[in-house]
Amino acid sequence: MIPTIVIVGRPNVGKSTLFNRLTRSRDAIVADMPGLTRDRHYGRGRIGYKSYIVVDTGGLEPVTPEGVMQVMAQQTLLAIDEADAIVFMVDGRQGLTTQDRGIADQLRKTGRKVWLVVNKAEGMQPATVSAEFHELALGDPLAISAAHGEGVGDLAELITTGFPDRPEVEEDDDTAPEKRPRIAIVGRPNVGKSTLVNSLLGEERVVVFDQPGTTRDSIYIDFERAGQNYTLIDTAGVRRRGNVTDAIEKFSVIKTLQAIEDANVVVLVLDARDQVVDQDAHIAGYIVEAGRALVVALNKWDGLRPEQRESAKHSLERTLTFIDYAPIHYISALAGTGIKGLLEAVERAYRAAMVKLPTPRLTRALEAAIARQAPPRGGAFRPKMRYAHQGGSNPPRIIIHGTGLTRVPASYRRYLEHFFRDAFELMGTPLKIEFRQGQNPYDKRRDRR
Ligand SMILES: Nc1nc2c(ncn2[C@@H]2O[C@H](COP(=O)(O)OP(=O)(O)OP(=O)(O)O)[C@@H](O)[C@H]2O)c(=O)[nH]1
Ligand SMILES: [Mg+2]
Repeated sequence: MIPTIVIVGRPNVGKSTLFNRLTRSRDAIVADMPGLTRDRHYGRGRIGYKSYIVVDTGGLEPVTPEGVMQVMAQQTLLAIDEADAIVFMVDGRQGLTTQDRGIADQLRKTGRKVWLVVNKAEGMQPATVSAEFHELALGDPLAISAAHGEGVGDLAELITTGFPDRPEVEEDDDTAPEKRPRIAIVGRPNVGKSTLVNSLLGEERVVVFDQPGTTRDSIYIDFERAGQNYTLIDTAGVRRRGNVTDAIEKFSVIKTLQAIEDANVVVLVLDARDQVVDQDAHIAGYIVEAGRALVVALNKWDGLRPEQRESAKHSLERTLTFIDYAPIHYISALAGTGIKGLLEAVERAYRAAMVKLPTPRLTRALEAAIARQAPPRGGAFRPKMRYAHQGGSNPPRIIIHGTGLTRVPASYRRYLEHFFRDAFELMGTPLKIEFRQGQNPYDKRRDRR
């Protein structure tokens, strides 16, 4: 499970500034997805081989009339509870305040390890600026400047020391014993996730729903349907066996994000009787950012009048414009309609996400794409693309080698993505297109001939 770093602290100490530093990404998928909706409270980050989720708790809570957060409220406490690392940020220029003491008291009560970070310390002696914060009794304060990036790298190294190494993409591992798709069922509370899980598992489910566990555990369920094996990652938080539809769903954003990270294919469940809202779009944005294959299930489709169906479709298209790769399925989890089609789409998306494309085939497709439409000149240069190879799966990463590639515009990258998608029938998965400059052995061999 991907670890989570939660940043807490009173307003204006610089939490969002640190969040931006820790989540800065030059991800090709994200850069090229116009209109992508991202929730700036939750982000993904990476340092070396360590990947993590970062939560910025500033703004998680409704602001009180006085505009101050007296105590940490529900969402923040939940995030702390589910965090693997807690960063408590104070302001080195303002010094220690009553509110800092209040937050420190609450943090100490959790009994958890807390990284006490003194921000805005640029141009100051670390020892001097940190001195007064020792009294918070949360260990040695670490002086940083989030705005200037000073000490941020060291802080990130320190925090992530115990985190597991996680490959960014699944490298080609034909030896992997398990070839069963891992499917995460995600969505807001009450959209019908639990009912869908139930419907997928059918009658003979052998599931321990009532296994105790902390809130951050998702439930992994192996099941077989029509001769095919799957693992379901259930984020619905159903606690009791039996009447699943009546159970109360506990919604945890962190758990949802972790399940997305751990899946090959995500089924995003939406409620056709409700507007598609920002929270849906934020989850969808995260799925795209994580590069996961996606199938959208518009649930509760049964018994809707034609105009309601039209309106639901429009609401969906308006909000999720940025997802052009995901098939949409209209289902009724309760009536069990559309489930077969949904699973087939999951299967297709899984195959697409895990596809293996040999270099000659990729290079031929690249040549065909260029023949149909060459990349535009950038200044005096025309980018020259020589060959393509696959760098990984889940999502498929296509690496294009050549010269002048820094000048390839985002629109051309999208053109290539669509071309490859059509050529190899890659439905349901994002594609990562990366450019790599310079010499390669392939060229040398050619020159010698
Ligand atoms: N001098 C200095 N200013 C900083 C630093 N980090 C952040 N700031 C400034 O402090 C102000 C608040 O920063 P934010 O990152 O928005 O603070 P926040 O904790 O997210 O605030 P809330 O979300 O309202 O709780 C901004 O004007 C930042 O530019 C720093 O390292 N040094
Ligand atoms: Mg903020």
